[in-house]
Amino acid sequence: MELGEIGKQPGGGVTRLSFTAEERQAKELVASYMREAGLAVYEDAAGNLIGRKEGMNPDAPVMLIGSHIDSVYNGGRFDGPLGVLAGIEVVQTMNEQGVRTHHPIEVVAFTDEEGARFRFGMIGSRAMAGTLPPEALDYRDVEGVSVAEALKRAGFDPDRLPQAARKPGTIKAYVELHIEQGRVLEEAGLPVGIVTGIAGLVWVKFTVEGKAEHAGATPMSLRRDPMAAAAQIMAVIEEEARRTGTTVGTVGQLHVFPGGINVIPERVEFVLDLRDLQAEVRDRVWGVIAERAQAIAKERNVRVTTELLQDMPPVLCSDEVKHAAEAACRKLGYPPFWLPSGAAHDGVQLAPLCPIGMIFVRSQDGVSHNPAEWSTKEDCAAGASVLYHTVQQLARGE
Ligand code: HGY
Ligand code: MN
Ligand code: MN
Repeated sequence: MELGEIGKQPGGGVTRLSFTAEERQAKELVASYMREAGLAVYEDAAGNLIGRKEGMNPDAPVMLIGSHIDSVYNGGRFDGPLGVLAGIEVVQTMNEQGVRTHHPIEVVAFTDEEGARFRFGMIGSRAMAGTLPPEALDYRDVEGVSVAEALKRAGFDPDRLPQAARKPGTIKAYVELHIEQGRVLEEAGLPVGIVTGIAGLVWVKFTVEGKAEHAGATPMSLRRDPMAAAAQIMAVIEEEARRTGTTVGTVGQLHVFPGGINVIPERVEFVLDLRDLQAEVRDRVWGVIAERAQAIAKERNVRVTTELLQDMPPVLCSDEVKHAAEAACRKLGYPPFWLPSGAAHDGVQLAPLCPIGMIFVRSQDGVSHNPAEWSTKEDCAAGASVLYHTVQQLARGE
C-alpha cells in the first residue's frame, strides 16, 4: 500500500513508467526495505534493483526471486510489487530465523517489465539474459525520448548494458510470485497456484493510411477512410482469436491523425497484442489476420502496413521449480493446483538462462491492469509462505 502511493493517479490507479521520477522514488523505497531486511543492495547496468543475501558458498549459482515495480498506465498496486516485496519478506524472515542456505539469494526488481513507456517490454530481464537487441536502445516513448536517452537521464551508461548479462550456470533458478490476474484460482476457491507455463505474445503495430477529407462534403462511396478500415480489422482480430478457444487478441492502444471530429482521418495507428500458450496456434491466427487485413485494405483502397514490436515465445516452467512449489504447498496444507499464465512475465526472458517457475496468488474477480486490482492479505501471505519454502528447498543445495 505504501509503495502503491508512488505514481498514484487521481482515480486511484498507479502509473510508474520506467526511468521516470516515480520509478526512481519507488526504487529508493524498495531499496530501503531491502536494507532493512539485511540485504546488500545494488543496481546492475540495466537498472535492475537487487538485494543479495550471501550463501554458505558465495560462488554457488544465485537463487533469484523477485518481479517488477514498474506499472502499466493507471494499473493496480499488486502486479509486480507483490513478488518483489514477498521476496524481501522471505529473506528477511530467513535472516530473522537464522536460516542459512548453500546458494546466495538475490531479490530483484526488474527494469521495465511492462513495456508501457517504450512499447517493448522486459528491458531488465532481457539485459540480464544478454538478449536485449541493440536496436531496442533506439525505441522511443511518446515524447520521442529513446531508451538510451532515458537510461542516461536515470544515471546509467547504455554502453555498459552488456555488463548486466549473467553467464549460463550462474543462476540456480528464478522463481516469481505474482498475482494470477485471471479468475481460475478464484473459481477453484484456492489462494495459491503453481504455474505450468507462460503464454507467448506478439505486439504488432498496424498503420492504416487513407485520405483526410471533409466529413460533411465527402460522399461515403468516395472515401478512403482508414478508421473504418481499422474498425473492420479489429473485428477480424476478435473473430479470429475467438475461433481457436485458447488465443487472446487485444487492441488497447489507438492513435488517430489528425483527430478532428469533422475530419476523415489521414492515418490510424493501433497495436495488436496476440497471445497463445502454443506459438504455432498464435502464429497461424496471426497469418489469417494479416491476410484479411490486406484484403480490407484493397477493398477500401487504403494502405495497411505492420511492424513487429515484440515477439515472446511461450515457455514452460521447470519441473524442479514446480516440484519444489508443490512440496511447499503440501507442507503448508494448500492443495497443489497447476495453471498456465496468460500474462507474460520476466521468467520468459530468463528461461534460456536458468530453470524458471512461478507461484500465483488469487486475484479478486480476476481484475488486473486496473485500479481495482486486489488480493487479500491472507492470500498474499499464503503466496509468500509458499515462496519461502520453495526458495529454501531450491537454495539449500545438494
Ligand atoms: O503484458 C503482460 O502480460 C504483462 O503484464 N507484462
Ligand atoms: Mn502487468
Ligand atoms: Mn507483472
